[in-house]
Amino acid sequence: YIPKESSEAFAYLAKQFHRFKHNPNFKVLVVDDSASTRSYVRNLLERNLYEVIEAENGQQGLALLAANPDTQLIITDYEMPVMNGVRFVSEVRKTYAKESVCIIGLSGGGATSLSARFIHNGANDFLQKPFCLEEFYCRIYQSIEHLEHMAKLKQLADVDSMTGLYNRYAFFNKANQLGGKIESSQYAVAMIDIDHFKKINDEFGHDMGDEVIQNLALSLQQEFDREILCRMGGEEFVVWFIDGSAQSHCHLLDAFRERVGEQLVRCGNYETHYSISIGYACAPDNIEQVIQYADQALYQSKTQGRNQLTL
Ligand code: GH3
Ligand code: MG
Ligand code: MG
Ligand code: MG
Ligand code: MG
Repeated sequence: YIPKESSEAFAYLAKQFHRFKHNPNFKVLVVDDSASTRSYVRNLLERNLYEVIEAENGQQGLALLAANPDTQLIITDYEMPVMNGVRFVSEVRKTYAKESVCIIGLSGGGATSLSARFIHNGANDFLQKPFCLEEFYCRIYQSIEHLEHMAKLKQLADVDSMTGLYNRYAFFNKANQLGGKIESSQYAVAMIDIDHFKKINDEFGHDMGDEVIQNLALSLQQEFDREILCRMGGEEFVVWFIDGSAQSHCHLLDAFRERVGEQLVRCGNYETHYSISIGYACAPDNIEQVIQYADQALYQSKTQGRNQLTL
């Protein structure tokens, strides 16, 4: 069965979703025991230049997925040896969330409740064979649009828009994800706070304040490109060291503090220097606790005169 693509609807679709066409970075896994269905679907996908990988059963599909973590869409048949499509979908969902990998169930005939079972087990969508091309592309584009929306939401939720660093919410999320995986059994964290920042705002205005915050964020990104960085709030930042010794961390941090003090920040007709205080802590407790230790050390840096590092 070869559907025709002749309708106006198809032309409309192509125009409407034009930006989803011809994307060689979009990787699709096609799982089907029928070689002819696989090659037919591959052909439709390759018209849009998508990269296609193929598996003939669910087990192969899972292995391919593990080897291709950048896969964004899976199109899977139902009737297959080893495991059926619904079972495959629920296996995929044990590792890959709906937000990052879309799944479209595909089947000819079968029970009418099959689409419900697919979706109930984690598929985003369903296509009944034989399908017309409008519907095929329509569902693909809808999946891509969904992935885009989710990525955008995640970006908005996780990233501080002023600095591009993780916000507090994303930082603790990440900490919880990584928590179990960190082997070193030590958390090493620096809390950094700009000194007398209120004065900068008062003297030069909030735009200068923003400029100084962005200057510090950029400097942090340049210096600590292997560490996890976060803007905890206002003019307060966290550097989380994933490896290295406490001695090397403190050496880096103190040199960083000195360089920050030498920088001149400009905003309009104004220019200013600024300094930072740092508190450092390294301990085997949980991340919240170690951040609290670093905060106490930071408080000491402040009371002892600012522009310094305390362990
Ligand atoms: P200290 O040396 O003790 O840290 O003094 P400080 O003035 O830096 O600290 P304080 O916490 O009293 O003041 C922080 C100020 O930062 C208060 C708030 O108005 C300002 N602030 C917070 N977020 C922003 C921002 O995004 N932009 C600007 N311009 N100011 C901000
Ligand atoms: Mg089959
Ligand atoms: Mg303060
Ligand atoms: Mg401050
Ligand atoms: Mg502060």
